[in-house]
Amino acid sequence: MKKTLKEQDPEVYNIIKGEEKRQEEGLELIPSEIAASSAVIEALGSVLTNKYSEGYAGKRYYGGQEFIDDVETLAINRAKELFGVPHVNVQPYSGSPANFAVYTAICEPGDKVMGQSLPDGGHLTHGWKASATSKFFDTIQYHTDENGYLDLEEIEQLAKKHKPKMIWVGATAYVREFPFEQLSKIADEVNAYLVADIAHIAGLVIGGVHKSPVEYVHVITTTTHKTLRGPRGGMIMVTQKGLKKDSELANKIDRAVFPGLQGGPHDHQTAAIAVALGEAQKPEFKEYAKQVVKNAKALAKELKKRGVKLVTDGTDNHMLLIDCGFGRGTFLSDALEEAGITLNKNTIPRDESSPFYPSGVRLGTPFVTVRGLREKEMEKIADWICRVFEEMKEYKFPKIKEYRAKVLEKFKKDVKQNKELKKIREEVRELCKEFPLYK
Ligand code: DSN
Repeated sequence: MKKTLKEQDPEVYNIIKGEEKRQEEGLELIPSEIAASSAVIEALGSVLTNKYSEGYAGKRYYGGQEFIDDVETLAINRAKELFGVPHVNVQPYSGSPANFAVYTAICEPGDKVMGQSLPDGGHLTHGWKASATSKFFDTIQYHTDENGYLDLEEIEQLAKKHKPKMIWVGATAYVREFPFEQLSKIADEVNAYLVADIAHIAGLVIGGVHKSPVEYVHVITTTTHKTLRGPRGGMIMVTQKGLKKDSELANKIDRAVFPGLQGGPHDHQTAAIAVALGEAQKPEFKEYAKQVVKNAKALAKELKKRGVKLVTDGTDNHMLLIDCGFGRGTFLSDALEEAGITLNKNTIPRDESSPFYPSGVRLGTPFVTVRGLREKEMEKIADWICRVFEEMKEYKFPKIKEYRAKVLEKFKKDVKQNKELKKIREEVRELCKEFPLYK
């Protein structure tokens, strides 16, 4: 019965090994990615995946829950202590289901909800037109100003005009601190629930390098796999302010997750979340969070020195957005990937191109910080990015749709043959050897 993966299914084994090598030999700069610890991965690969446990600790629909209750309670207690909140649900499968659960706990179908527009950095689930959230709720999108900062004036005007039931604060591509306090004043004035989605910054909040929303919002959602350094997963937290607004809010959230939207929780995931939260309780976690931001600021400084244009001209957190010019995000992300540097193409505020051919790239420092890279290495990364940009400077993204296919085809061919990109690839590989992922 006991066969290793390699013995039983070499096909899958080799795919996993391939990905391991890719992560080991390249620089992962996608700001929502990180290398989870070996302990987190061990918990994820445990027999807890065998169990069904619909319900909550002490109130399950299946037997055999003594250990599952323990692990879920442990995760909840660790999260409560770390964030300073009275109620936590650790069962959401990920961030999007967590966000949808909050909608269904607080709103009726058709209620008005406000959130940050996707091209301005907001998340799909904050009401973007392609998301189911906009199908079931009447969603209004707010924006950033011409400098890339949240436009508080517009948010206030929209809130007063539409009187939404709920307002989201949080984003997937926003490089500045969120003004939780100002937004809470706006939400309170129109009697709206304020919900913070801190998926990107949860680890920074725990580490004390980003303001905490706890005092200002009613509910907080987060994924557990970004700066928090856990497995893929989600959490919903209710604050004292939330319970004051509605003493039933915690129960409503729990019921929205189960039985409202989900069946059995993923217990192996819960155990891995508990492990990640245990890691976040250690003093080293604060050091890591500080270094993530230091590295991002250093990378921003080095890129700017070399003439790269950054949205808002810098960063407060773990993330940077580069303005590459109309529709050029794809060229740069593909070329960088060829050179062993992975980031993602992304819209920038007021992007005139489309989300599929956006004008920017988004990059961040959590993954490389965990590997041990510091300010000195950020200088090298900035250099490589600029050398790749230099190679790509001839490529312009056509405004006229009919011309695009030809340009993209030529670009794809050239990128594969480019000698400078191959050279950078080797240099990146050499640096990565100095910073092994799992020592
Ligand atoms: N789109 C994810 C991210 O990369 O930030 C969040 O869902």
